[in-house]
Amino acid sequence: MAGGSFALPKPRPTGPPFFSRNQVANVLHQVAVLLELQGANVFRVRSYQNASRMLGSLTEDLGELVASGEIFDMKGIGKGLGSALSQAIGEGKWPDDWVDLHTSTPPGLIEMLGIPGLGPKRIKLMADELGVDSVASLKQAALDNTIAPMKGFGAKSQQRMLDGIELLSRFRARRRLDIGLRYGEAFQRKIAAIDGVHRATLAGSARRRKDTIGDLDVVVSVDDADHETVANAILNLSGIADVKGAGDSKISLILDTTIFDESFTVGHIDPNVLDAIGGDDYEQLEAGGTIDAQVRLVPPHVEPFTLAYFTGSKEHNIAMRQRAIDRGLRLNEFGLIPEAKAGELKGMDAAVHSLAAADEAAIYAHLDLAYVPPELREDMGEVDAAAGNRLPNLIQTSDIRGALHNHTTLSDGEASLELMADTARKMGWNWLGIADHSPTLKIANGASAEDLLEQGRTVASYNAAWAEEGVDFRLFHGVESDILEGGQLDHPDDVLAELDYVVASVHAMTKWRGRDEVDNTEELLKVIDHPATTVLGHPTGRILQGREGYEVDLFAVLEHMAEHNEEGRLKAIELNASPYRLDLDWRLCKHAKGLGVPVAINPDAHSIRGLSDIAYGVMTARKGWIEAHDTLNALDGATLSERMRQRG
Ligand code: DGT
Ligand code: CA
Ligand code: CA
Ligand code: ZN
Repeated sequence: MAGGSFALPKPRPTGPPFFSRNQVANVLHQVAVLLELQGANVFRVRSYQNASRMLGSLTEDLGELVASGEIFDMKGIGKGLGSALSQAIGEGKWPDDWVDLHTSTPPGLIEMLGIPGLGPKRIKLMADELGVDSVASLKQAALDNTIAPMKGFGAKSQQRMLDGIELLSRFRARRRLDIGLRYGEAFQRKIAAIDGVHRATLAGSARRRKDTIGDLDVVVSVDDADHETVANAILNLSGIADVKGAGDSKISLILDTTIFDESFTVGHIDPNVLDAIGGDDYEQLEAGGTIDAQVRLVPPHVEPFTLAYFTGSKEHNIAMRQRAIDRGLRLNEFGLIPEAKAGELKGMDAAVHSLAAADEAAIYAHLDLAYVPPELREDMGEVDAAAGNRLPNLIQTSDIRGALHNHTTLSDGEASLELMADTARKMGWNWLGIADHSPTLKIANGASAEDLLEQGRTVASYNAAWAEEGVDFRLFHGVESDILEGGQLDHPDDVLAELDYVVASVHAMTKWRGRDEVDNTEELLKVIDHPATTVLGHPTGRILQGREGYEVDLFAVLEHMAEHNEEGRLKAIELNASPYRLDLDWRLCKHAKGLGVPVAINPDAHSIRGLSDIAYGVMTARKGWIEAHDTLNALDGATLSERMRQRG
């Protein structure tokens, strides 16, 4: 069921308290919504909503309030709710009428609740008047134009529902890396903490750091003797909305946001980006979201093989299996088995004869390969490189000494210049670049030339003060210049010449998306030729799960940039590290590297928290074969300053 997040959570095995404050607040909210869907009395609905809100902001320990009976004295909690909560928290049993409410509501109506902007009241109305009982039948009704004529609805709201359905299906198909990792790491930690678990590892596309994740895969190493108790404990973890299947060694689940111990929020999102991923509805979409997860339980001596197999990718596995075959070996999730010994045997029976491997590196070694980092396992040449000891020495977060594209309150950032610099220093960085928006971008509060130059004087004074104090940290002063008509930059050339660097970015997405590849590419080549341009910002403008980028021939762009670099003029390509963008795509990073075009991993931070998005940029850079020396980020301030003077 798509609205899996509406299942009642199972009690944790080690209660009381059997449920967390968050779980109880969520369930109360669900009950209110279900009551409303069934057309219950508005006062009853409101009492559950109020209780949910109250518990959501509670600072006292809910378990203690129940144990002491104080729960009955809380504002908004009457006798009925008080005993219901006591039973749930104290005994691990949800009240019968809440359970009934969940089982008696048609799943199709719950599914419709996932559509952004659509609430229970209007779902009930449409169900009553049009017989709409699922997302599919709602979509049909909207396409048949039967919703618009209903009182209080109209053509606009009908269109919004269609948009919402589109958004929901896109959102359901895959999840962004940051969200997938948030679920995956929370789930992995909970499993690792279970008694008897030797190791729990996130595998699949999450471990390979793909920009979007289909489902989570977790490999758990456990002795046979503990297998059953561990499997049961996993099924009883909080955060499980539904169990799709629980076989001998494989468990398939749906996780929802109750897996997070703190309440789920998405934090600050650049309005530009927010607009592309569902606007104000986005937080609701995420908060009501789910993700599928598959868990495999295997004994410790098999675990490295299972982990390697389920880390994938499928294409990498196939290349590995072929290499094994060439050596008379059979490679699968159970082992690396000499064909001569395996014979007719299958699965675990054949695996008895497997070569031993204490870890994944041993498997690679058996096949005469260097260990391949998970990010590279995409069959993009990594097996050959591992055979010839030519694997890249991938960049690490600890290599990062600074980043160029960040915003302050001068444009649309949330933090001051001082605070951004302070945070970068605390992160151990050696320098920080500030590139606020240019005047044409009014929605991002683009700064005037006068204000920009004033900011430059402030930067210079800080740098002078740090130099005097012997602090090894500096600010670079740049701008994120909007790319204008005809491949022009925003700000006059004499203003641009005052700056340390220029990040040139496209923001007029509608126009650029409406044009063909040839025209777009031509304009970008012109911008790159501008002597002031140092970095090409978010090269395609894509928003993951939101909108496609504009059409552009990035191979031509990169080749053009390569020519400049060969002639000694610095032209770098941005890898925008915001998990909403990850633009340059990892596949093209390898190409940039091959051409010798420096990569600038840029958090595009609009707040101090935004600076930590650098982590997603590093993940993506690693996936794209990038080494420290391929980036501007790993340079020290003095060297970078030198490089940036090589413009033109
Ligand atoms: P996703 O979930 O779509 O983001 O991508 P993955 O890579 O996590 O794919 P998933 O979850 O279907 O399977 C996890 C890994 O299991 C996959 O990366 C490789 C392995 N695997 C799955 N099916 C096959 C298969 O048919 N052949 C081989 N060789 N490996 C497979
Ligand atoms: Ca997966
Ligand atoms: Ca899977
Ligand atoms: Zn920016």
